[in-house]
Amino acid sequence: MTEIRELIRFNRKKLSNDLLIDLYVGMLKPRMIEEKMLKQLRQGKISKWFAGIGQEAISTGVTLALRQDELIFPMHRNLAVFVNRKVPLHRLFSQWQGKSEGFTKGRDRSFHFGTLEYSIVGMISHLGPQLALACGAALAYKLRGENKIAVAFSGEGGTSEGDFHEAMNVAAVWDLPVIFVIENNGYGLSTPSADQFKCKKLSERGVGYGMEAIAIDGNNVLEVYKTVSKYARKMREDPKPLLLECMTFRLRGHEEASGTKYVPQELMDYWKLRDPLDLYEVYLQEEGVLSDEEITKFRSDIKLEIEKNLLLASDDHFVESTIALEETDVFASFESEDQTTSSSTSEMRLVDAISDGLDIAMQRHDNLILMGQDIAEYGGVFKITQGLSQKYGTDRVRNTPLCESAIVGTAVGLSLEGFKSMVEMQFSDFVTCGFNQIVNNVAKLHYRWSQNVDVVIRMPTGGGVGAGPFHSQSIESWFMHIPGLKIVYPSTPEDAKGLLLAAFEDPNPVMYFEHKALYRNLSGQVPSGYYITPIGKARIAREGNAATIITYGMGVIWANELAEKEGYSLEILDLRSLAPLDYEAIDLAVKKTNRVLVLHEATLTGGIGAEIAAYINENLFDYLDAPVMRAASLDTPVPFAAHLEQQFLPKDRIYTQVENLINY
Ligand SMILES: Cc1ncc(C[n+]2csc(CCOP(=O)(O)OP(=O)(O)O)c2C)c(N)n1
Repeated sequence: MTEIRELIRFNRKKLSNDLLIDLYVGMLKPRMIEEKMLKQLRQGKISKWFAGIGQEAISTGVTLALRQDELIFPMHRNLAVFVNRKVPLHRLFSQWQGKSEGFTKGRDRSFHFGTLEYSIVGMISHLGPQLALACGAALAYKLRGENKIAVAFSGEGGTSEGDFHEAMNVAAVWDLPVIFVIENNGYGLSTPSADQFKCKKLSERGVGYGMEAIAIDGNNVLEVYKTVSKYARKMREDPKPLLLECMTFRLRGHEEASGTKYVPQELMDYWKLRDPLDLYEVYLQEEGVLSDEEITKFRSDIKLEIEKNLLLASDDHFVESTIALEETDVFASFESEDQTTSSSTSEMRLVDAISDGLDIAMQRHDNLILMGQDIAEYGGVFKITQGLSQKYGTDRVRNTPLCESAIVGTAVGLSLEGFKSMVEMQFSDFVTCGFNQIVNNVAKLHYRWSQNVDVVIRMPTGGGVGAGPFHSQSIESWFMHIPGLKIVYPSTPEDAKGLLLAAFEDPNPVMYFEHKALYRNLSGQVPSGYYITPIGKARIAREGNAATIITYGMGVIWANELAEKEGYSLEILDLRSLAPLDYEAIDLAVKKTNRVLVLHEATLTGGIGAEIAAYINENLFDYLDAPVMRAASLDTPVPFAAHLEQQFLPKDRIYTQVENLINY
């Protein structure tokens, strides 16, 4: 047995026999489930399997060291997290077979789901983005003074993603109680660690982030359990993150079909000897904690439990759905109340209307957190949040490090814990750095496992201010292509405030575009106090009979100017919301004037104009007296020099286009 002692150094210290057994069963059960799943895979009953065999000590040790209500963010090899949180096995089996008792109504696979009932939030395929969600959950714990921690898992391959660095940094800067567990299993798919990172140990990176970091033997369940217990106790009292690298090995292929040919045999042989379950079993026998009979009994009980639950899953039916249900489930249901506006109004610039809306939302929702670069004392680069941090404190109005992805992820984590949040992008152009989180996490969460994302993303947008290709873009159509996002784009101060307040009422994610060239150049009467402008409802900005301009944002200003100057009887439909689109209003507009120009500041190709033109063509062709026309910016990046930008924008071209449309 000396050989075994050399391989893994178990030391129970004062741990009770019951706990030692729990840790044993905590590893044995997922191991036996996986062995069964490998058979099911061969029988074609499940589609894919990412084995965690040989890594169970990490998930088991971590999960049993936490409290049941502390959120865990597992990855694809962490079945033991689910098993030790006592997620019913038949529901897991149904999930893997895409059946109705699973967690995703057949909409997502394997471990790609969360269940707040068991305080688990599963991964998305992109791996890294999940880490920042743990920051959000931990921030929620900290803001509520809850003495809890969150745990997020990553493979060593995932640590090369930018999202890993962003999440570490946010957790360190904000002193968030998160344990980042790296399961260093030697290979990311076929890529060995030597091709993945240059440092000797990933835990060395902790110094750079300014956080405590250690590396432990991930095959030693007692070491994992004791380490996590010790740090969790400390972190609950004194919130700070920990980077915990657990050294382990992947004993099977990345997923079953891909094999392990690229792994040197001696390495595989060595780690097979270090099997965390086999060696622990021997240790418990040596310690007199576990007898042969008990082992046999545990195994036969678990076998029975698996068989019983498999039967339940096989009796379960495949998900029945309809197109309508699938479409409805993209969003959490929400009826916005059409509130009467206050009778008193005052003249406000666009910028002031947005600030006023934020202030009112902060009073109305004491669970609303504002986050963004320089938004606290400095008031944001456009001064929209000026004064709010003094009024509501820096816990609720938070300056963030420069990391859009992690902050959007943090917002999702806050939402999981019942907070509302707003993320201010300094310029809409920078939303590209948070794109992955928005389109893959934010937009898809509700459809995947019925969890709403209560986040508003505000973006100063648009050109005309000589700011060049990276501070001027109109990017709203990118998001229109992503089911699961609501998009609003006001063109008046009144709507700016009303749509913002509506966005905060709505439990779904709302992308809020605000044209920065209008901030201080556009004023109008704004009702005082709280009111909402319902999302998804267009407005007629000007009545006319000769033709309709369907537009939004700056387009409304240009169209009005044109109508004033040229004296045409133009109807102007201000969409206000781009998702959902107000098709009813579009129908009415087309039927009224029979001639339509769709106008937007964004570039032409693949734009919103194309979408609306296609809709009209398909549904309202008989009402048209002229082809639907589009006016948009040139298909080039936004140029810097004023005369080039003027040429880029559609503003000057619409005069001829409208003339052609009316005379067609
Ligand atoms: C952003 C992204 N790029 C590539 C992949 C494909 N992929 C899935 S898992 C994986 C390897 C992950 O390695 P690691 O993080 O070490 O975890 P392990 O699978 O070893 O547990 C790769 C490349 C992906 N899922 N997401």
